[in-house]
Amino acid sequence: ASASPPPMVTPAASQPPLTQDELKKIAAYKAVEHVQSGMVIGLGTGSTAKHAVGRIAELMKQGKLIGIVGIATSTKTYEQATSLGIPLSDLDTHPIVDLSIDGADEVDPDLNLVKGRGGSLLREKMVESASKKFIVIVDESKLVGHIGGSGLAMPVEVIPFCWSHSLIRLKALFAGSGCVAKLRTGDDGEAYVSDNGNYIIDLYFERDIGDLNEASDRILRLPGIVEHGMFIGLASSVIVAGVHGVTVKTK
Ligand code: ABF
Repeated sequence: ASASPPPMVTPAASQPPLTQDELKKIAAYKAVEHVQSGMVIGLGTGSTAKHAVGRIAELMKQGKLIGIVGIATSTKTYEQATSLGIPLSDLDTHPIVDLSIDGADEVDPDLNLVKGRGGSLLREKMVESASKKFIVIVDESKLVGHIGGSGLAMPVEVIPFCWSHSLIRLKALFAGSGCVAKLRTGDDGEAYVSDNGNYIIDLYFERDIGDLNEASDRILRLPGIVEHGMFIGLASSVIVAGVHGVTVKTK
């Protein structure tokens, strides 16, 4: 009797699983497919958005995208885009942004987001809320049932003046939710300072935040608060890269 053939090994099975960074890159490249010549583009911040900025610059160099103007959401992105030759502008000159592409820390089933663990929430929210379309790019680890319920930070940007008073007032707003509030510090133990010269207070919820719009209103009503990291109803779509492929979630 002839020997049975060796078992089939599919190429996929023989390849190592994609890393989280490779998944971020896949999501970013997919989003850049929506960029067209002549657009004003909001350039996000973070390790996922960095891939999108790089890809836009690459397509510009290849002559596949022309007349692009970028609006950077942080000094870090400003530096990256400048070093790659992407012309930059701002909201004063271009108050309407055609498309923004940015990462997120958490995405809920209604496409509400937590952003700002990278510290750039204020400029991100300014640019993305001025955008006709805002595409969020994430790997699947960012998907949550309820934002703020992951035990990770929901950042709030505050002015440095009497920041500990703001911290106490923020904490008091969510006294019933087992909220812990902490001033964000750098490796040197000093207060982290945002691109705008402000501090960040990270809120940690034992349970989820509850009604997001109500929480947003309560936070923003406090004097001394500049902005928070909940992006409610701002995302047009979310591109999620996972080990089983890419999915696009739209409202
Ligand atoms: C920005 O970068 C932020 O709003 C968010 O905090 C962070 C996401 O980081 P990464 O893409 O590195 O996971 O989009």
